[in-house]
Amino acid sequence: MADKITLYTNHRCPWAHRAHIALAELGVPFEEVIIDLDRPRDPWYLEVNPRGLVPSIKFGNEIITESAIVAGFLADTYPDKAPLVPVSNAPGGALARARIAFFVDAYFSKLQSQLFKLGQAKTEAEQAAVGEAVIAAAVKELEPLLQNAGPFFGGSERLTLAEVLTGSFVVRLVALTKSGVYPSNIPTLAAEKTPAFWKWAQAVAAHPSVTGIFNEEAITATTKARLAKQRAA
Ligand SMILES: N[C@@H](CCC(=O)N[C@@H](CS)C(=O)NCC(=O)O)C(=O)O
Repeated sequence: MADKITLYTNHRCPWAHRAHIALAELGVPFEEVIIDLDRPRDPWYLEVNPRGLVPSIKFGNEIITESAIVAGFLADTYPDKAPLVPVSNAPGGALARARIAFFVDAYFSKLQSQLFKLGQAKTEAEQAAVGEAVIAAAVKELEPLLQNAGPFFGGSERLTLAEVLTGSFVVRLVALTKSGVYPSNIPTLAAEKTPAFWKWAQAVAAHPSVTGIFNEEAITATTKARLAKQRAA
C-alpha cells in the first residue's frame, strides 16, 4: 500500500498553496488538516512542526516541512505520475533542475522581493513605483528565461516544479493587480514590456491545479486589509 499523506495547511497561505499545487498536479490522494493560524498553535501541531508553520506533510511516519522541500520531495517521490521535474540522472536532468532552480530563485529574489515592499508604499506614486520595479525585474530576469514556446517553463505543456513553486504567488499577482490591491500599472506595463512573462503568468493563474484552493475574494480582502494595516503602522 502506498504511503499515506496528510497535509497540514491553511488555504490562505501561499507557501502551503505550493503543496496543494504539487499534489493536485501529481494526482496523489491526501488527507487535509486545516491549521488555524489566527490563534497559537496547539501542542500537537508543534510536535509535527516545531516552527509552527504550514505547510507540513506526514508521509507514512515521516514529517516533512518547508514548502519548497515538501514540493521537491513530492516531485521526486512520484516521478512517473506527472513529471514535475526530471530525475537528476536522466539525460539533461541535472541541467533542467538547475534551470528551474534558477528561475524560481530569480522570481523570488528579484520580483517578489519588490512586492514585499508594498506594505511601506503609502502613496499612489510609491505604489506605482513598486509596480515599475516589479516590471523591471520581470524584463531583466524572467523574460529571457521564458522564450521557449509552450505555456509553461522550458516549453512544457504541463506544469513543472517552476510553476509549483511560483504559482501561488503568480495567481495572486494576476488577481490582485486586476483588483487594484497590487499596483494597477502592472498589467499594462507587463503586456507591453514583458509579454512572454505575462503570457506565462496568465497561463499559470488559470491552471486548475493553481486555482484549486485559491479563493480570490477572500485573498483579495485579507491582502487589502494586511497592506492597509502595514501602511498605517
Ligand atoms: N518558509 C516557510 C514559510 C511558511 C509560512 O510562513 N507559513 C505561514 C503562513 S503563510 C505560517 O505558518 N505562519 C504561522 C505563524 O507565523 O505563526 C515555507 O516555505 O514553508
